[in-house]
Amino acid sequence: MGSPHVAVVAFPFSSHAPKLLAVARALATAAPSATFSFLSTAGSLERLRGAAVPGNLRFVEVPTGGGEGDDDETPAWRRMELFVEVAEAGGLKQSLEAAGAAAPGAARVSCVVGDAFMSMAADAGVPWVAVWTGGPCALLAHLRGDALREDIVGHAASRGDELLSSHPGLGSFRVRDLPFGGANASGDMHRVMSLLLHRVAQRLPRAATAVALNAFPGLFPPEVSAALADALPDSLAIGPYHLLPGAVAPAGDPHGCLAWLDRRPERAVVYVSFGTVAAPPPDELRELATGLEASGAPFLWSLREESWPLLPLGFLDRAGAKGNGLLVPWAPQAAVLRHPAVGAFVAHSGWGSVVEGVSGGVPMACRPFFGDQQMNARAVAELWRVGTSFDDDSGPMTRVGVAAAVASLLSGEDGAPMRARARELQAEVDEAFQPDGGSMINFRKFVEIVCARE
Ligand code: U2F
Repeated sequence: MGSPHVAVVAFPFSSHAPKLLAVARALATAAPSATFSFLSTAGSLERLRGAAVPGNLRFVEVPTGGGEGDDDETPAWRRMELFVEVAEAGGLKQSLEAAGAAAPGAARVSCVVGDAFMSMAADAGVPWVAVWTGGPCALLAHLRGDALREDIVGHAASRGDELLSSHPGLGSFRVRDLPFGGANASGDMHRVMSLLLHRVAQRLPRAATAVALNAFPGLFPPEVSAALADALPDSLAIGPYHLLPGAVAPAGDPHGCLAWLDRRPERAVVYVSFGTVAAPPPDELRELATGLEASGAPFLWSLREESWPLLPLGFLDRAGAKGNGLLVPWAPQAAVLRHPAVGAFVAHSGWGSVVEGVSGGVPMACRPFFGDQQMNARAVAELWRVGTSFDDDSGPMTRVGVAAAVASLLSGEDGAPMRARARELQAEVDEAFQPDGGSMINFRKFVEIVCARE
């Protein structure tokens, strides 16, 4: 019997593929005698190239499903739909066969480690180990989706503030935190995502050999962990993924964020980022900018360039002149959040950002937009008390709310317990990555499962 050939299958949208690549790199580092093929579309692979990968990991291109490039006019929801349709209709199976034929020694794929969104891997004829990149509490909600929908159907609007007390593990969340309602509960993207997530919820418990979670054991209160273990007995908390040995190459810093932070006092800077998809409406963006300026705190803001023209007149010049603010289209975020100068994080509470903030010991002010973000923000504010959510009472971001949140998190008396709790959580993360820490123990189990031969 030859050595294992593991296919790591990415979902080539938003930041899913880099997260899968982090897991793939960690696996390839931990199992140097196994072969790893990383499957994604040409455009997605192109964005991931640059940093060296372990020698036993190769990139393998899969069809986009629509024949179009990633940067054409087709809307994201339609590109996603086309990609998934083809993968569901046997395309993934074909890609796995092709990856086997092209591997050294034409070694057939022995295990698929796939983004949970690629749940058609359940029918690929080889063991399927899934990787969930979002918030684990949102996954729990998806797994309990039928019971939740039955409970709240027709009442979601009137019962928004009600706690989900009768649903195991979800008692700290409100009806309006659920990932399948709210402002984004209509439209094409919602339809595509709902179908995708429905399939995930059906297939994971039935067919996945194991499910990796981007969390460390002990991150959630016992009742949440117990409910997750009950819904998914084979789940393994191996995260935060970016901290696994070998997971990420040293971050490039083309805009000089880290050098800029080096010149700032300890815990003085607020870092702002809304991830790879979310975008505040123009008015709210201007409120945020004005609030940042009013706070007087130095800020580092990662904002996609298409939004720069929406900023208030003179904002950039004033920030530059005072040397008080740096606006960049991209920042090496995980490293930024571990920098001693960063003391607060204004975030959309995408799960990757949340665990990076937790790993950096940085308290957060969350402005959730869609999907799991509302539940993630609730975890930040209620489960761990390491931050606040703009959603809570005051609605979306206002200049006054932003300035108050920044002041509170950075140095306010009311923010002191959150700063202390953030440092405690950071210590727990560090503990989980000691050789006998929870994430490392689970990761070793994960490697064993992934590399097992029948
Ligand atoms: C979707 O999330 P996003 O991609 O918008 O957000 P995150 O999960 O927070 O991941 C963003 C990643 O991009 C990195 C950052 C995170 O690893 O470090 N990044 C960066 O390096 N530099 C920048 O300037 C900006 C970002 C979805 F919207 C969420 O609701 C889900 O929770 C998430 C699940 O994967 O996917």
